[in-house]
Amino acid sequence: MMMDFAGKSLDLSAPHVMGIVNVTPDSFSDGGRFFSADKALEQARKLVADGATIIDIGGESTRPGSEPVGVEEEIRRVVPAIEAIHAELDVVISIDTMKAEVMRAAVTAGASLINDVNALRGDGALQAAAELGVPVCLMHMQGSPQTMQQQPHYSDVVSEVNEFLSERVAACEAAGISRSKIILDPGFGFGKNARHNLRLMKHLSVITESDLPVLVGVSRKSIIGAMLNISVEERLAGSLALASIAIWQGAKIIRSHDVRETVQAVRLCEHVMQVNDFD
Ligand code: PT1
Repeated sequence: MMMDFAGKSLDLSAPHVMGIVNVTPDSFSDGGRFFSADKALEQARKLVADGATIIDIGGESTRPGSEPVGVEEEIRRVVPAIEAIHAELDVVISIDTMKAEVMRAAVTAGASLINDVNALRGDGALQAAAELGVPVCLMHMQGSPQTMQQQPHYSDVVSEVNEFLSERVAACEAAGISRSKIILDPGFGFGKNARHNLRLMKHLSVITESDLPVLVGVSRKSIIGAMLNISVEERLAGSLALASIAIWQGAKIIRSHDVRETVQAVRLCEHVMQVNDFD
């Protein structure tokens, strides 16, 4: 199952690892070390050498309680980084944004995937994505990054996330975005308590059973910290365990800070899933 990213094609019948490059001063686990375009390029080089086939660039943190960033500031952060990476590396560049204007500036600079944690519900976002013609990742979030962890509530988190994503796919199709350009993401940590996240992970196959590719982002998140009582720097093993459970249930893209290790975990999962039972 190939997906076309502005001329670059990825085979999403096999799993991929998306490496994270944050160009924010307040990113929760990198501490904003990759703020300049140079630093972003340096980080992207490493992630690609480690096996990332997609680089996700974000200029506005969406972690719980983070503050919003103005559109000009967000463009000022991401565009130079995208241009630098696009000029040097043969990799799909993803823009992690909720804003239509940032989507336009980023795709013009060389991004070919729109990763919107708000699932294109923002002003003009659906239309911008349709006009830009690149694939989109639609993520489920209850509330906004500022408030989402205050009182998350579901009667059935798995079916509610699944229904939300189906509704956003329908909105995309109505706006002229074809299903062949849509990736789904249940949004781990976005308006979900520990039990919500665990239930979603246990039943991820409900989401992967829609025929669209599923992206999962659990890298270093507080779901791991809450279960194991460990700080952000200690969460690699937990991240790999959750990534493996996701791949086993059919997830096709793992968003990660630790690409080298995540590629190893994903490859092992593939070997187990593909072994011939009879020779
Ligand atoms: C994600 C994701 C993302 N996560 C996609 N994009 C973040 N498609 C940014 C915590 O609980 O999962 N999918 N872009 C980072 N957001 C968070 C959320 C970081 C929760 C940390 C937590 O610690």
